[in-house]
Amino acid sequence: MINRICVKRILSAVCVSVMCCIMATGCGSSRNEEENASPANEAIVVGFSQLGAESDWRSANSESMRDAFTEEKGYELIFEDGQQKQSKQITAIRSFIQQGVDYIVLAPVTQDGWDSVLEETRDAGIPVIIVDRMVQTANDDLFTCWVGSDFHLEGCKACEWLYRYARTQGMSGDDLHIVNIQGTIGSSAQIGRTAGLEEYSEKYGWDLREETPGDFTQAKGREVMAQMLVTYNNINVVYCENDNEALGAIEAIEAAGKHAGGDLKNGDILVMSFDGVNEDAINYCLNGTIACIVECNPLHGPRVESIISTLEAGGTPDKLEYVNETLYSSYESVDAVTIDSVAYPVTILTQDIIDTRAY
Ligand code: GYE
Repeated sequence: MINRICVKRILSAVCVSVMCCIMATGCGSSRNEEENASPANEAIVVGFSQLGAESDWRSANSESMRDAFTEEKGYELIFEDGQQKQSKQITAIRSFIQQGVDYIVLAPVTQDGWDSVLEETRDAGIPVIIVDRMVQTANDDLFTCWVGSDFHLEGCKACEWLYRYARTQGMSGDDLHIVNIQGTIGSSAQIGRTAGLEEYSEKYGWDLREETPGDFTQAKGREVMAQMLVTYNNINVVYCENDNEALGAIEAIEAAGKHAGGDLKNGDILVMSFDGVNEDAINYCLNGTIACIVECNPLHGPRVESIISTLEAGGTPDKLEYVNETLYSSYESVDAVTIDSVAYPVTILTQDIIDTRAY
């Protein structure tokens, strides 16, 4: 398929030949010919550097972006998969600059190291919208705006839920022996969720045994959980930084002859997760195998599209746009968690809720 950039190039080549012809023949109809050569409704070209395809959250996010930026809606989407490598994402951004796209959307794999390439996009005059994870830049003017989740708040919600749930089980702080299967190290999703757990472990005197990366994948989640179950014999909570890791952790728990669930007094291992996107994970939450999932909403396509519409209309979108999210559990004993004086209700999961969710 010939894309808009090719069309642009062909058209400019046509214009050049038309101009040459006019100059050579001296004929006077240049205006009409140039007008005929320019397309009536040019598509808006969006270059999207997606960080990879590691999880169900990511697949839902990529699909949401593809659905939002369609030809019918007047867009051409150039989608590049960074395969978890920042260097690949930087190469993609440079190629977007060379192709002269109208907007660049970046879902950054990690937070740091974007300054120079963002200086290049700024010099090229191309607006950059950061989506999902954050970038840490020397200067916030290097990007236009960001939309995504408050990962630190997500971590705090999970931990406050754990604190309250453990109390209903008659467990105190030092009864909890926790391991953390972290996400991709250096990603803002990992940084925020890990920070939440570390702060609350300190605050409530939890025994945080180990934190190990699981790269947001099921295979790595299973592998590291199996290892930790061998190393420690008293783990009763596993904090998984996404659904896929939780599925892997459950496989390892079952393979070790233990039980994932909420009955802490009878030796269950309590599994906690983030996202609520993977179907198996949400069903595990419904039957109590996963005790609590803090929602992380992947449907950013329409949000980014609305930012671009605002920019197209000459408006200024909010610099930072946080998405509202809930917590899911089928254990009814905790109905809300309070963080910094704000109460967040827990959604007690039912089949109906699962059937009517947007993802
Ligand atoms: O939680 C995880 C994914 O950045 C919010 O990345 C995202 C995280 C999400 O791989 O499943």
